[in-house]
Amino acid sequence: MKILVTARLSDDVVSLIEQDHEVEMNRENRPMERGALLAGIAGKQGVLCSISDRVDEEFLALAPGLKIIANFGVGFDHIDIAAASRRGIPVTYTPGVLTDATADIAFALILAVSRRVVEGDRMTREGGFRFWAPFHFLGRQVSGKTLGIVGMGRIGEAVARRAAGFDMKIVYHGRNRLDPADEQRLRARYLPLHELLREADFVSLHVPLTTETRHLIGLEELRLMKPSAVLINTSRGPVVNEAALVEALQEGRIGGAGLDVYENEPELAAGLSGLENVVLLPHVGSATIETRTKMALMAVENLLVGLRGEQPPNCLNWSSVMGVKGR
Ligand code: 8YV
Repeated sequence: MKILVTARLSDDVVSLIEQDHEVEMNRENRPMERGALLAGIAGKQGVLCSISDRVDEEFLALAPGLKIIANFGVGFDHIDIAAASRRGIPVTYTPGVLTDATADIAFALILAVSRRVVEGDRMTREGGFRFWAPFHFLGRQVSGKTLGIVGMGRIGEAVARRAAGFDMKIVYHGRNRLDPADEQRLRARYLPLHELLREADFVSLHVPLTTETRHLIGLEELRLMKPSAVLINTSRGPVVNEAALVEALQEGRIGGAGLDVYENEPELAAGLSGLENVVLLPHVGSATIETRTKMALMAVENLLVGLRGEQPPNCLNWSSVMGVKGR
């Protein structure tokens, strides 16, 4: 069958697909332009895609024979799952394998913002380290502070486990409350969102992007946070109203922010890059060799099983697909 791979994968991984199928792969180290993507999907039976590819009605209409959409990533807000389901196409993702890497980046941002790691590095390189003094370059203590986790799924839990090592108090908010045993294991206390925002020294976002979570954190929510509090976002940019965040940071309503994702990625909101109290990363939550290798292997396995017409291991819409096929 004919497969489109929209992002460059290692030769070893691609060869797993090539054993039985014909692969057209984007060999550039950058996403496909929309026109090339639409031209590429025509006549394909399978696609291995990433966050940079919008999989919508227009895309799906060009590939009537599509049997599987295998996403390279855990977030799937760029894929119209309902449209794929209506056409009986399974959509898969890569949960679990990127949990630790993403939780590590959330923690890296917590530490980097609080202890002014990036600012200090820049100043030192520029020759600005000329003396030691008791009040020189002071940051905020992380240990012992209160961490508010918004979205206590796999990644939220992994952040909570890391926070325990820093003796942090953990409060959380999510669609569902954890079982009491899990709350005890994670030493996490459930709070309504507004109370969490008032109590936390750090607020870390770990929700998927949905219609409910778009702009979950806006002006009103930022106003509830402590003036010293730090917002961390490693989930999806549009969960935060970025213009409101810039305003809150400029006015000192909150203490700082650590961001790995942006509302109009890869663009930054006006004023964001000029702020000293932010650390900005280029969406690298899962970017370790180990994790990206596992994600690629998982996506390929999902793809190959889907091409056989069987249930892929990490399928998001199998019951809908079965419903359509059973009709
Ligand atoms: C990926 C991510 O790098 O998995 C996700 O949802 O945001 C990142 O780990 C990205 O999605 C690549 O498609």
